Formats: sequence, structure tokens, C-alpha cells
Amino acid sequence: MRKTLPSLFVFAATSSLVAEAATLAAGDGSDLTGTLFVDLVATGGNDLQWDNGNGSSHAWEIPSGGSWASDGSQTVSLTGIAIPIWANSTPDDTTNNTQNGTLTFTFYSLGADGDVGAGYSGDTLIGTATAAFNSSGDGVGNYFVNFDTPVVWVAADSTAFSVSVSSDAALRLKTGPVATGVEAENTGNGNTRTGYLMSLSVAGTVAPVPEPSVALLGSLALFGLLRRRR
Ligand SMILES: [Ca+2]
Ligand SMILES: [Ca+2]
Ligand SMILES: [Ca+2]
Repeated sequence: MRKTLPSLFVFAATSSLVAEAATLAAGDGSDLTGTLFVDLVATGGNDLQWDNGNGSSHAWEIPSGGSWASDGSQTVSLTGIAIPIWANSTPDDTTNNTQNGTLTFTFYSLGADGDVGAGYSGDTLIGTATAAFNSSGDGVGNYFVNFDTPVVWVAADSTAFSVSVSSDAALRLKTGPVATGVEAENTGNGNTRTGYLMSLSVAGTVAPVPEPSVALLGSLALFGLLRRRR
């Protein structure tokens, strides 16, 4: 019986890695459910533009502290995000603002150093959430999404995480006021991107990890059910 328990835990840990698609809508941190880990979303500032949608070359660091706190041992559920987007409703417009498509938000645990490593070295993938971008208008605005399924970070092994965004279509964001926001890092070499502090909002919840005895009892009960069905 002891040999079967790890596979059950692995299943539980990986089943939340990919969330279903929700849809981004105009709004800000006040539209996010859960605790606002950071609430700085604002338009203005510099442009971040990826004609190929590959915004994941750029990650934003969210350290513990301020409006949220984890000592690195809790379960952290990441429930939503708001970012400033330069939208474009015309699919063939050559200015390559954000086109309609599917955005993917990718979350990494930053490990003991609390910093994005070169090529994410020393960092651990927490999971991803996707959201449809389906704008009917042009122009710059704040957009939010509450994920259909939270990205769950069980027994958080760090007090900081990063989030990046990519798209299957052109992507253009604003950074918000230049001197305001969270630190941006180049995910290739781990270097800080000066002048690109990102004004975003991220929401979630922090809860104690369930008592081991409770988790064990649940697994044993599940194991018993599976055994009975064979
Ligand atoms: Ca790190
Ligand atoms: Ca950093
Ligand atoms: Ca770094």
C-alpha cells in the first residue's frame, strides 16, 4: 500500500496545472476575487510588444509581504490577474497591438533567492491559466480575469513567485507609470529589465496546508475506493 501513495499525491499536485479558459474583460483589481497580492494595474508608461505573442520572455516578480504573506509553507491559490492591454479589434492591422486570441499566464515559484533565475534555473513551475481575449474595440485599458480554476501552489516552497503572459496572437501591453510596479526580469538570462516596472494586479488566497493525517486519510479512502472498483 505504501508504494501507491506517492502516485496519488502526484496526481493531486498535477491535476491543477492547466486551468480552463476564462475571458478577459475591462476592469481592474476591484473586479478580482480573493486577496489582492499586488494591486497596481494602471495604463500609461512604456510599451511591451511581442508580435509573435511570446511575452513569456519577460516575467514579473511578486514577493510575499504587504497585502499578502506566506512563510513558504502554505497553500497559495492564484485566482486572477489584471493587466494593462493595448487592444486592437482589427485582425490584419499592421500596428500589431494585442489581437484577439488565447492568453496563457504562467506562474513559477522563485525559490530561496526570491528572484527569477537564468532560464528559470532554480525556479519551479507552479502552473498555468488561460484566458480568452475577445475585445470588440481598440485602445488602451485595464483588463482582468478571474481564472475558471485557480492555479494552486501546494506547500509553497518560496515566499515569492513570478507570472508571465504569452498569447497565440500579437500581444501589446503597457507597463503603467514608469516608476510604479513590480520588478520585471528577462526569463532567458535572469537579468532585471530596468525601466519596465509592471503595473499589474494579482489576486489569490493563502491557507494552511491540510494536516498530514487528513491528507493521508483522504488518500487512503480514495485508495480503498479504487481497490473496490477493480
Ligand atoms: Ca530563483
Ligand atoms: Ca529580481
Ligand atoms: Ca534575476
